[in-house]
Amino acid sequence: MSEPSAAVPFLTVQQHIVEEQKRFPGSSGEFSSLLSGITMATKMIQDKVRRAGLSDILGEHGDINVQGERQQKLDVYSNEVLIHFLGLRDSVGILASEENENPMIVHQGSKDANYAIVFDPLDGSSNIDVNVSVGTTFSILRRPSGVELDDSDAWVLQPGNKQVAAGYVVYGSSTILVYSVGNGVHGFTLDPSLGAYILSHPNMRMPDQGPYYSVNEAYRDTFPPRYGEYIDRLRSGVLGHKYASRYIGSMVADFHRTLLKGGVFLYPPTESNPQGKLRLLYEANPIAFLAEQAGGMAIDGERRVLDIQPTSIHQRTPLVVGSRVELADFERFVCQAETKA
Ligand code: AHM
Ligand code: MG
Repeated sequence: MSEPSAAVPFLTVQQHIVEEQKRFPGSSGEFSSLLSGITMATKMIQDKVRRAGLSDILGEHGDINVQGERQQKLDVYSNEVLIHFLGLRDSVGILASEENENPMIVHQGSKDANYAIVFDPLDGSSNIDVNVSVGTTFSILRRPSGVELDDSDAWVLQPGNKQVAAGYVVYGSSTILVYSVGNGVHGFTLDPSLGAYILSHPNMRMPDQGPYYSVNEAYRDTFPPRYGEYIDRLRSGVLGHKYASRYIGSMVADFHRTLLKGGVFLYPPTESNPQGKLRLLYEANPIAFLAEQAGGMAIDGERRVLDIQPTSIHQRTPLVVGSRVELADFERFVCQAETKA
């Protein structure tokens, strides 16, 4: 009998997580089970996204979600699919979603239910109907010791530095899943013919400096003034070159570009969203975790995003995330100036 070839032509995300788990003594394979829930659900979501114009899935669902926003049909579908597949995993105790007011307790009474998964099922909803990239973000937290299963707030209201894994999927020109278990950041492109996420971007590192800043400049007059002055610095060339701008309006896609090319993405406080628009637990935290794992930084305008102690599930935060050079300049120019003022 011939030996199997030693040359492995590709690595699926499932094989990758199994390898990662070997580095954690006592790991029981819970992560690969969790991740398979995410890969299965996001494959179904991407399938719907790709056919959106052909089926009756575009447009509003008719309901208003907990954020006061009109739900799109694809928001609702994505949420249901994630709840279904993650809810099947024995290791999942709590699920919390942007689309649900309260966390959901799953596997009531199971001693194996040790993880909470917090997610935004479909980020960038305003882009759905116009064929522009949208995404899914997720954050995985361990049940704090001594906490009962039904004390869902205690599971979920943990600072981002307690995340054991985080990631996102971008439904863009291709579908890519990017995740980290705290050992670097790895990207897997969905091969549509195989129906499998294949490692395409191992050990992703954010460039120390990039060519772009990314912000909704239409709100600039309502940002705290130092944010506008910081944008002027980027445009002026004082950081070595004059920046160009890119803004998609889907945080996941804007961050994915920032991860690959470098630069800075900002969602500052505005008149209509004085605390910022993005949600801490399932938008800013997973992005901040990945940014730091890739050598970048994420702050809320004053402090490290991952050190914010959350007080409510859907709380918002300003977000400034990106390369070291741009973030160091932001800290010097905006944060320290605010402290002195
Ligand atoms: P959503 O979760 O309802 O889609 O809202 C979040 C999105 C982010 O993806 C994006 O960065 C931001 O809203 C864009 O907001 P704006 O249109 O104000 O620039
Ligand atoms: Mg969102």
